[in-house]
Amino acid sequence: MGDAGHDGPLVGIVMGSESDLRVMRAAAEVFGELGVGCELRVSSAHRTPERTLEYARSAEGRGIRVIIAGAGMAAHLAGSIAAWTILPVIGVPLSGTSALGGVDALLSTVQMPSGVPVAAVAVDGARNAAWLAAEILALGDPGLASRVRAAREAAARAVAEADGRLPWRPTKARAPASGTSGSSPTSTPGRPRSPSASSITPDVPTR
Ligand code: AIR
Repeated sequence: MGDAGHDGPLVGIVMGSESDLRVMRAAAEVFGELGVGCELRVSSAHRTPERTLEYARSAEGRGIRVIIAGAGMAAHLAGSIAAWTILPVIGVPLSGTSALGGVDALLSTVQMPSGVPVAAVAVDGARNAAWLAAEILALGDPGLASRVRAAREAAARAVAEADGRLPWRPTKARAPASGTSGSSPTSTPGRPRSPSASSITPDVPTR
């Protein structure tokens, strides 16, 4: 539970079609990891405009603090919701089956007029939408703030561990074979050469 005295979901995850669930469920998974209550809903800005309006207008009164809206193609869901509420709205442009690969949804989501913002994340960026929502909620929830910080630290450790697991390490450049000038036609004088494939050897046994 985040807000004191509020047991209901703090985040509304809305999507334009059930077909969007494949991507949008990742947002709910992040909230599960962080212990943040959320609800998942389907509502279309175009097919069910009144349902969308009703959702947006009632969200704040039901205790929702941030809305994540994901849609593909002519994706007006996030913008339509933002028009009816001053809750922060995070838009997730979806690639779905669009012939334009999500660029259509990206532009529809991100190009909001001044005064009615939508915080758009990357195409199919449902997880980042959830992290951003968690960071907004963490402003008023120190427990959640520590969980978000701990997750960042764990992600940083995972990068360091992945780096340590790599079995390849660069070795010194080999001396040029006799009879050659000593510099390759593509090398730039004064710049260290990056290791070529032939100068990299596995480092498995010592790790
Ligand atoms: N959509 C639904 N109503 C308005 C829009 N823009 C989007 C959905 C989905 C795409 O259209 O968000 O990404 C295709 O929907 P469907 O239901 O045909 O799979």
